[in-house]
Amino acid sequence: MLKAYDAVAHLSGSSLAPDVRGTVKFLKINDGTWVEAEVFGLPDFAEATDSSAQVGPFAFHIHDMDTCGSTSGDTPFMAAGGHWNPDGEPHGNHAGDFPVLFSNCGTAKMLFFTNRFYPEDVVGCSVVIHQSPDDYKTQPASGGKRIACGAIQKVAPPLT
Ligand SMILES: [Cu+2]
Ligand SMILES: [Zn+2]
Repeated sequence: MLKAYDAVAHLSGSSLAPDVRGTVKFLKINDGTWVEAEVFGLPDFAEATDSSAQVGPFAFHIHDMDTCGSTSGDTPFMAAGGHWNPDGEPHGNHAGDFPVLFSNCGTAKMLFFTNRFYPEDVVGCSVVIHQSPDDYKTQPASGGKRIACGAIQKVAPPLT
């Protein structure tokens, strides 16, 4: 668990998954960023049916805006906008395309490295978790409905 970090998003769930909560932390190192996600209350895996999409593993991205918007309705958190894409790349190679979150009885913990940005670059964006897996291929994005969101905020350096 990262004890110190430069930016953080506190996640909350939409009406599609109201129990979701968690944090995503960003720590700057020499050549990039450690990203650590700890998410709780995720829904159980469910196969797709004629009327519903597969649930889990969960697509996970940085989105453009620092606001999440409405938690309710059929398509929550649309105010977060599209994928953060400073390099003009296709989906699958957006700087904010993350590994999917795997749930273990509702809990997902993941630590990974990216050299695509530093924490200060994503302050003012948001983190979004989707209901379905990411295929890293469908344009402009994949993962389905938005089940959790949190704005990425700068963390003040500790007082000395
Ligand atoms: Cu997304
Ligand atoms: Zn993307």
